[in-house]
Amino acid sequence: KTIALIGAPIEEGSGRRGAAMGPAALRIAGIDTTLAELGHTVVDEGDLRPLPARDLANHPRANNLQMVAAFARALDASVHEAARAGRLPLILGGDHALSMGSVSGMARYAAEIGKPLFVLWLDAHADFNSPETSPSGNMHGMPVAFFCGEAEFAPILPADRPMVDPKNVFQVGIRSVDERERVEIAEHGVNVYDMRAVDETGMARIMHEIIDTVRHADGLLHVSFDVDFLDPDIAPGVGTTVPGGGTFREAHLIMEMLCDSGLVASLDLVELNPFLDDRGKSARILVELTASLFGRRILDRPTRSA
Ligand code: DIR
Ligand code: MN
Ligand code: MN
Ligand code: MN
Repeated sequence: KTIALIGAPIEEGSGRRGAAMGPAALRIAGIDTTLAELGHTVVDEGDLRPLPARDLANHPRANNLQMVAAFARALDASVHEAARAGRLPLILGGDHALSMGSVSGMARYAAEIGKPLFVLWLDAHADFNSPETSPSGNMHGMPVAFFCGEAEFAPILPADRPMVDPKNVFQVGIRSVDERERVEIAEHGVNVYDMRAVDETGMARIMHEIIDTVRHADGLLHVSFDVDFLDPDIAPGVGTTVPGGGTFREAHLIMEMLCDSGLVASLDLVELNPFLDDRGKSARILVELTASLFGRRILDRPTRSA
């Protein structure tokens, strides 16, 4: 594969500083050489440096809207362009608000080639707030609502952009949902595998279900990996840790099964906050897991069927 690394040093979508150092930490942890050693061609496009979107009015319940919108626009364009050129976009975040742009860019590409876009959202949070429902006003809690066509509170991207069907969104690892967000995800039919579902059903079966759905629809799969999906014990480098997270083994299994599926069209690595990390531990784990997604394996074996 040819993989395009796209740095998105945004931290304005989260409530604190530090995530802007995420792309640098992922590069220092060796994301490029690790992928190259697996036989891929890696094109590092560097970091996006957009100017704030001054055409938009500030919004009292959408913090730093102008900067979030600027990154969303820049990523929508660069992700779409990379995908069209046959490069797999790998976005180095940056907080999760960046997925407004990366998923929108992939949704445009998918619409052009006539395939449905599916999103696998690995996160402690559902990120389905809007300015009206968000308790914090932080836009990293809003990207799923945004690319599903909810949260249309400002002209961040053209109104005729393709949306993602909420029924094509699969969320895994969820364990922190706000009161009004809970109602929204249920009403819109988002597929949520919360931590209880992971414990009761097991990760292998859940991933089989998701992969089968995407395969039968002949869809493209965008994977969005929030560091706080993982347990804080193994990945402390994130601003919104939630106890009871995914284990290394669960994350590793997800990545190997996704690799086997051959369905992954694009990937976000988000919310890494090197300022809070423990000597690069979280950055290194993200690189390890990315390696598994792109072909590193313990032994060669076929994926067992469900
Ligand atoms: C909370 C925290 N649900 C909010 N969200 C996120 O502010 O909307 N933390 N995404 O990572
Ligand atoms: Mn998130
Ligand atoms: Mn999160
Ligand atoms: Mn709604």
